[in-house]
Amino acid sequence: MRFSTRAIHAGQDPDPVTGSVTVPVYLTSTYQQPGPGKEGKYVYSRTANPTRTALEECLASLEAGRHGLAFSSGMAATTTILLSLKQGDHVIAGDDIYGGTYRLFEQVLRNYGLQFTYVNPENPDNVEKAIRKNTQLVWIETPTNPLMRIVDIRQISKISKKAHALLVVDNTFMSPYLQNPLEHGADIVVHSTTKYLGGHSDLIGGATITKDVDVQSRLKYLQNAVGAVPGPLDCYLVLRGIKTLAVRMDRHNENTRTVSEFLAKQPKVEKVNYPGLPDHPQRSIIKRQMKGNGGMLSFQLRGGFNQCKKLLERLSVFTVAESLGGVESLIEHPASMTHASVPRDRRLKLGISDNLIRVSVGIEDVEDLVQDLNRGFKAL
Ligand code: P1T
Repeated sequence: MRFSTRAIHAGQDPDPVTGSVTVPVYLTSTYQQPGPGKEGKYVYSRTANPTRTALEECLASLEAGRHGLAFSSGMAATTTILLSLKQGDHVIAGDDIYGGTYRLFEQVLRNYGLQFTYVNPENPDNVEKAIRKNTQLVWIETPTNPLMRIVDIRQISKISKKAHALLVVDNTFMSPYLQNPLEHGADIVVHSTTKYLGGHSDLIGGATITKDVDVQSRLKYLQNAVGAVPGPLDCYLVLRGIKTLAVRMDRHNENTRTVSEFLAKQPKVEKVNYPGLPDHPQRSIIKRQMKGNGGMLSFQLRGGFNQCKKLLERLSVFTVAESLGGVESLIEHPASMTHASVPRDRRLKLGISDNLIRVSVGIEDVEDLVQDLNRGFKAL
């Protein structure tokens, strides 16, 4: 079955008891057992819940994996993966990953004896050079948040495999509709389902997907041990969002192209970061691993923070907010919002400058989006 069909049906057969066409929300914490010492299919909802199972099966199918796990947030999924390491293990991570992921690695997990090296993975040699004997994990996002850099999943996977390290790809920005990292050699895909998968900015959730049964068993064990699980209602909402993922992503793709073209023409815009730029230097990688350019872009505005503030405060269709991937257009200033937890020196070195603005282009009428931006730019 093809993507859109799987999005609607994978893991979501009509309920065998009632015939309910949509997956029921199983609001239960525990399940009756056949007898002491005899376990039924479900025992306790921290371990498993039928609404969550439906979501996990659907996610596995959409990412071309075999096993999915749904989590209470993207960060809970990330934390659980990292908990599979032990003291002294080494992780190589992309240098402009989501600020919250960087904070978790640096401010929390370093205290537990994990080692982290950050490199620009746009050049795979940087990853190869950073490999150590104790490297267990390579962690990348592509496109990166917020600079929209493209990382060659296949090349990084070859390097990771040679080093016997697992490659984790955070696929939040693309969604499974536009990119399937497992097909390019990744070992684990992680998502913040808060974003495109949920799609309506009404929940917080996360997911991991893998083809490897041993990786799945380890993550499942850890998830149950630490309790990083979503409630059934949130699982239902993600499932409902996923049903329209394909049509939403098509519209995100179209709208974002139009917005990027508008921004590229503005004299006050220094640079646009968007995978769909006609002269993008990594076009061949984009063509190989992505099925569209997605709904995210960032740009640098001439004049620094005050100009950014002025523009953002003048907009009325775009909402100034963190997060991304919902039906509504969001705009934000990474230096003071999503990436404020990255120390200033490091931020500037990476290119997350004070005049960088990130946009999550929604699926409103694109004419209204362009008009809103136009009004904002005129006021600068
Ligand atoms: O917020 P949560 O569901 O825990 O997901 C964390 C996360 C993980 N990975 C990526 C690539 C992300 O962008 C995020 C969350 N990001 C934002 C809130 C943001 O505005 O960028």
